[in-house]
Amino acid sequence: MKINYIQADITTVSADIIVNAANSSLLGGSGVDGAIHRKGGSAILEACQKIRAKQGKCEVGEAVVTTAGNLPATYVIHTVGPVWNTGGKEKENLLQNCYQNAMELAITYRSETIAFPCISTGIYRFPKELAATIAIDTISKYKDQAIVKEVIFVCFEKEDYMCYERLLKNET
Ligand code: AR6
Repeated sequence: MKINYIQADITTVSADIIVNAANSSLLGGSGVDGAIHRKGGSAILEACQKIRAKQGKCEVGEAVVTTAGNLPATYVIHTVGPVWNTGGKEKENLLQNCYQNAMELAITYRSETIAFPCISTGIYRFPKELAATIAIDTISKYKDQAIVKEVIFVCFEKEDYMCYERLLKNET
């Protein structure tokens, strides 16, 4: 499994799965969530509403799958990152759960490529370097499985891209 990082808008990425940094309502918001719903169209919101009707809210750290609507990806995995606030180990574990649950779903859906945004590092204010370290450490645990062939960290901001570059340059 390759681990790559790019600076891009995740709605333009044609991976089998793109991951959304959603909130527990699953009904959309701003940031990457807003962009995915806006460009993906109403099919994504309709699928989220069905999930809501069936299971209620999506808890922090959990993940669900929908169609990607009009986006070039096949599926969107919506996961809910933790709000940093005062931080702490519990928040770190919840962010780890986001990456882990998304990867487990990618394997279940037999997806070869999955693209992640920098979950929780925008509106939810998780420190960028710590979030990237958790993301890389969690994803690295999957390097010996045979289904997912490529994980792409999609950095919207230059600062995030440089962070991944720093952390990954000795690994890839
Ligand atoms: N493509 C890739 N990354 C993006 C894009 C994009 N089009 N747009 C923003 N980012 P955020 P959070 C980056 O705030 O912190 C929403 O309202 C952004 O630069 O989108 O997990 C939800 O509904 C940052 O690095 O998500 C929730 O209420 C990263 O995506 C809440 O925000 C995450 O920033 C979730 O907050």
